[in-house]
Amino acid sequence: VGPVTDGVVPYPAEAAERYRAAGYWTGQTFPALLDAAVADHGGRTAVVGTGPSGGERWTYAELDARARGLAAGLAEIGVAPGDRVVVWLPNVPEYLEAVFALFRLGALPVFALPAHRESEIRYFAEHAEAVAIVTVGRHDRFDHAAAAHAIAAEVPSVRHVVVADVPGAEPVAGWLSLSSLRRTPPDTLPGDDADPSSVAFLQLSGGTTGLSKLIPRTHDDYLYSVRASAEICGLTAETVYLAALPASHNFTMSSPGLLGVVHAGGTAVLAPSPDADTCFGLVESERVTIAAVVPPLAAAWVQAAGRTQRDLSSLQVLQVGGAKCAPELARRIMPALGARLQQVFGMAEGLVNYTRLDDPDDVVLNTQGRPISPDDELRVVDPDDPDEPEVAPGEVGALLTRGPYTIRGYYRADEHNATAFTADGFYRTGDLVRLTERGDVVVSGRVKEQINRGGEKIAAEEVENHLLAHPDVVDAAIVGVPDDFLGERTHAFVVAVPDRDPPGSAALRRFVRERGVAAYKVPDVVEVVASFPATGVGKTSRRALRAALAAHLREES
Ligand code: J2J
Repeated sequence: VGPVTDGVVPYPAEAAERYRAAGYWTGQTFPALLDAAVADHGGRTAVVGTGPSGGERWTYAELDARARGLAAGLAEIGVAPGDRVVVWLPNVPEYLEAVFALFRLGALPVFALPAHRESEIRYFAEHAEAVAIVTVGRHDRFDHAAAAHAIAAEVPSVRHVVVADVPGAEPVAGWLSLSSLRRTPPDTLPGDDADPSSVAFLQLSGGTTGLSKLIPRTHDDYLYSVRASAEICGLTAETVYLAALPASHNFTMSSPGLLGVVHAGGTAVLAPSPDADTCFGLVESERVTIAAVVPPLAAAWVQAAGRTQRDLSSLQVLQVGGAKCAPELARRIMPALGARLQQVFGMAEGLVNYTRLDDPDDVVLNTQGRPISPDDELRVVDPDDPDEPEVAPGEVGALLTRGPYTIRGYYRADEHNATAFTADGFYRTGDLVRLTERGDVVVSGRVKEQINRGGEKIAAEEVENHLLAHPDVVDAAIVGVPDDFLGERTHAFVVAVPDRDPPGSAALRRFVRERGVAAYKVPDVVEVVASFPATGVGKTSRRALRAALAAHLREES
């Protein structure tokens, strides 16, 4: 085992050279990122966690000692450089311990969301041939450890389930607990001399066709985006960042997120829940300076701010991203929360845009900002023309991008890569955008077959496949419906087997849930119809069908 190269599309040598020469790729690795934080800020608080038993607070030196100790224990049970390990953890300090332990080992975290369930975790484990799953016990009324053990029994590569014994989770006989793996670390660990151009971890895509794709990110490319983001967002050692969204989300991790905080030597506060009560309490008690949320959460926080007794005066910046922040919501954020709004339009594949903290209000309220890097290349093209000519300046088109931290291909996905990327290496984001005269991006829609449910991405095809597994279902199509709170919710149309009692909507929703999928993917509404409109044949007909059904819904409402 060694660096993961199989199934990875490397940056062309010429581009890599250019990105190094420009000073973007510095050769820094994840272990080196933590080394620097320990050297410069060892005694400062790195991470604050909360749980039923109270607060947990680790300095950078403590975080590093734990990560090294765990790395040694993981090595002892056979986790080796290049191995993949699914990290399926909620927002607990052990999240950072586990992730940095894997980096110290040269093993690759595969970042699952706590909301994921058996079907997603099994697929990640299989596709990445993971050797272990790191998770918790009972959390959010779901026994993660039991599910992980069931997956380990089915997926041959998975040899271990490591359970973080966080407060509230009761150890069960047979668990390999994370704390039992903490060892006295050796002076050096295999990840300490990792190749900075190698893949450091696998992030998840929102997915468009079937299941989420895995995204291979290198030390060089990702840490460039992290350092540059930290600078754009003004992070310092005084920063107190509130992780309200799941730690594994690319936004929370890197824009500038938890890793930006480590780079700056600030403090990361891990919120156990994103609700306003919990988060406002943490803002007050920890003097939080910056937080990152999706638009529906921003709306909920704005509402709650009107009646809170909490002191929110420390909050300087509220980052909103993951889905479009409506200008009406944007306008209410600054007055309600007393914090500067920063819009963030990013993607786990790479490209991240920010409104800058000193941008005029008009730009902050009405655009999704501009790219991190002068070498982010953005092309706005006609999505209906196979030659993809650029549209006239200021016109709406499909966004293609290439740059120093945008991947050139998904992991082990040759067939999908052939359509997801252009021949010259641009990623087809699937987003419809226009560029303002200043070069700010305004997101106006999408061409991809994905629903954005309040920042949570749902591939229509994945959910359709779950519905199609029902014995009484012959066809299924999922569409997004405008929703005041979520931006979009999901509406499933189902054609049932004829001459039988059709399954009810509640039964079909339960059926999807019981197949073990994240709750946000369970259709909000299921409607059984006699037949689908005819829209032609072939793959494009799915797109046409979903469009026709969405249009039908709009007419009805
Ligand atoms: C409209 N659509 C947006 C925005 C993302 C920072 C912030 C977000 C993500 C993320 C991220 C949007 N307005 N402000 O990784 O580092 C939609 C687009 C985009 C897709 C990517 C980060 N911000 N989107 O959301 O990989 O459709 O990353 O292509 O989850 O979310 O989703 P994801």
